[in-house]
Amino acid sequence: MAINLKELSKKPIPISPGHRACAGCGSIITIKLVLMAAEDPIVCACATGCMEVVTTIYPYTAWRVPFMHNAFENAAATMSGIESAYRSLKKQGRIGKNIKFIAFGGDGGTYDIGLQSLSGAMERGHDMLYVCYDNEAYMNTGIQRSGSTPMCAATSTSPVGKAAQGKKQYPKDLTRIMAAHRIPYIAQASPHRWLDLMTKVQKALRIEGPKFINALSSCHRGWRVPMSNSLEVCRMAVETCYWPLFEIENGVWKLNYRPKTKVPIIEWFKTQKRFQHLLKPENAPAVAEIQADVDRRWSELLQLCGEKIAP
Ligand SMILES: Cc1ncc(C[n+]2csc(CCOP(=O)(O)OP(=O)(O)O)c2C)c(N)n1
Ligand code: SF4
Repeated sequence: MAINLKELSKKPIPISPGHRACAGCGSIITIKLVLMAAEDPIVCACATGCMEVVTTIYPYTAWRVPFMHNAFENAAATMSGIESAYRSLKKQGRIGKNIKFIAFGGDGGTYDIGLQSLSGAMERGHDMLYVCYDNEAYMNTGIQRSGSTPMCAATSTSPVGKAAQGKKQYPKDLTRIMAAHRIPYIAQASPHRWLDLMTKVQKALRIEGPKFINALSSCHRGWRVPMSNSLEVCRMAVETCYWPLFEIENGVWKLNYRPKTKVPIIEWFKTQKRFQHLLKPENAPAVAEIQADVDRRWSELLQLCGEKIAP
């Protein structure tokens, strides 16, 4: 069924009001959109992180779907077990209905500490969707750098000072790591393009086997942006081609959005205080280096998607 706003407005919101996420949290918007897109009954798991902490403060829960919390590192392993039990019960005739399985993790729980359990679940072929809400740091425990934190971003463990100008390394390309698993469906998305994100979730849930969606999800605390800018800052990440929107279906790469004019990366930096130091003239070489990296990766992606390379 095509996604339509009128129909969506009649659907109950699967994360109840009263959850404790900050106003303007990009991650909770991502999670809501993912859950709203599901057509069949779903069972969810979420790794320890902001989204688990804010939604499940004992004895309350904001989840209106069956939900399992697990340790920081094993949302995918937990979901593998749940999905295996379901398959067995279905085979025995003890469950008749179709149920879909979604595991969530932050970037810390996905790019870093949960990477092994995610890789294992995908490699074993579990019929589940894993969604990384990527807010580019370990937000829940005080904004520490993660494998997804952008180069030069200031975090509590990659501060700006005499010794360094923020994080020294480029982020891992987790979406490409997942592509190397040759699973049936992989996508990159952003909550500001809600229809694109929801369509990807619907598509993924209709495909049998392991699926992965990486959704950029702003955090106004960690990115140091006004709460009201949480979606605008995601839009800018896409317009600068820092976070391209694409999908890989059975090995075929497809670009989902091509900005009319590629905005220079400095414009994305200007929107966030975590990059404020990059606006100083002495840091212009670092900005140029990051821009060159964005350009190179964008050209590579265009090639993989069979798109024209010319700007
Ligand atoms: C093995 C282990 N190490 C450290 C922690 C402490 N811890 C809990 S949540 C968290 C950060 C989560 O970061 P991320 O997955 O990016 O989610 P976010 O908080 O940004 O939503 C850490 C370090 C833990 N629970 N378990
Ligand atoms: S700290 Fe960041 S990720 Fe956590 S609830 Fe607030 S905005 Fe969301």
